[in-house]
Amino acid sequence: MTLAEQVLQNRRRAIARLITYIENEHPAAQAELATLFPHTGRAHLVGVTGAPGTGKSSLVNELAKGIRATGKTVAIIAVDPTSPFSGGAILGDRIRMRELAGDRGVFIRSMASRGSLGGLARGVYDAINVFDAAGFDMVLIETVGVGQGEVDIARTAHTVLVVEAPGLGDDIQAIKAGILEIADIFVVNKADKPGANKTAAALRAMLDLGNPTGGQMLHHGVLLSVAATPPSPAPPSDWDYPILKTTATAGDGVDTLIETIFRHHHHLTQSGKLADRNRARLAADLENRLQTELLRRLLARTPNGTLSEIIGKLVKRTLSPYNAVHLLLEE
Ligand SMILES: Nc1nc2c(ncn2[C@@H]2O[C@H](COP(=O)(O)OP(=O)(O)OP(=O)(O)O)[C@@H](O)[C@H]2O)c(=O)[nH]1
Ligand SMILES: [Mg+2]
Repeated sequence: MTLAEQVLQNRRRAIARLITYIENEHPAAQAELATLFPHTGRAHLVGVTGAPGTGKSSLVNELAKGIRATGKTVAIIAVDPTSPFSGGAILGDRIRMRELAGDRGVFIRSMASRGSLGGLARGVYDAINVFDAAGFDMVLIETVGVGQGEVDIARTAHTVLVVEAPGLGDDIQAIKAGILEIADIFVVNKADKPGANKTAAALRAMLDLGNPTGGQMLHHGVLLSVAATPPSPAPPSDWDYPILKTTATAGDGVDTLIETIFRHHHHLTQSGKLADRNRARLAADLENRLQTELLRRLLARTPNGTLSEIIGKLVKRTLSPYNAVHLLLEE
């Protein structure tokens, strides 16, 4: 049986092995993924992002437990837990291991950044497809809300949670990180700590002021804006951008959060936005892959030494960057 066939039967070892192939860019991965692709498109993709240390891993752990209690299966992709920004991630991962170990309805996988963020993004998209094809009802994708690339990974989910916590300074961290506008649901975690109400109120004030359009992904890239269906003329948003308080360490507020995640999925389905988001996600993925492949092909046909020669001319200012691009493309 091929790896893909085993994945379709939800065999855990095959899932793990294929994701390792994806991470290592093993040549066998592409064909297996191509076999799986027609079987994808069912899973509810939930992105969880926010500033370092806000409790994302703890929350994802609680979400997984609560979602399992509803009978649904869930896969977790923790993106780049080895990031220098992550202090608590390893702890979070250990908690998960202990509490969720042995449950075949849960699959937890960390994916680290090897080389470019673009490569990581492609790997995460591929891993999502593996879990989707394997039949997991929900895929939770945790990324630290630091850096555009990692935020983009979370933003392409169907439902995006931005996690905030009190006591990280006076500012709302999501504003600093520029991720306020991608949220569908705001979570003020560490509600057991002083200042949680203040943080929630500040978020509410920001939302009322800014009236965000919320995770519409219309500014994802050049190709995307062409490929995405044109936005209908500013429909009044019928999603209320809830702000929920949770204490992940005690499990408080998690049930309401899960209900809200399901309600958001229902909203997306009813309004037709789910199809828009799927289209935007596939377009963004295609754009990412095209960029990489075109660059790879260009560099492959560029003679040895040409590139460093051109860079030398840039340094000496005898060639402009515009002309360098033309030169390389016409070489
Ligand atoms: N008091 C309190 N502490 C919490 C809560 N949730 C998480 N923590 C603690 O906050 C720390 C960070 O939690 P993580 O879940 O690792 O946070 P994270 O956002 O995943 O962290 P990074 O992945 O490093 O960005 C840990 O020590 C948790 O025990 C909470 O609701 N209340
Ligand atoms: Mg974490």
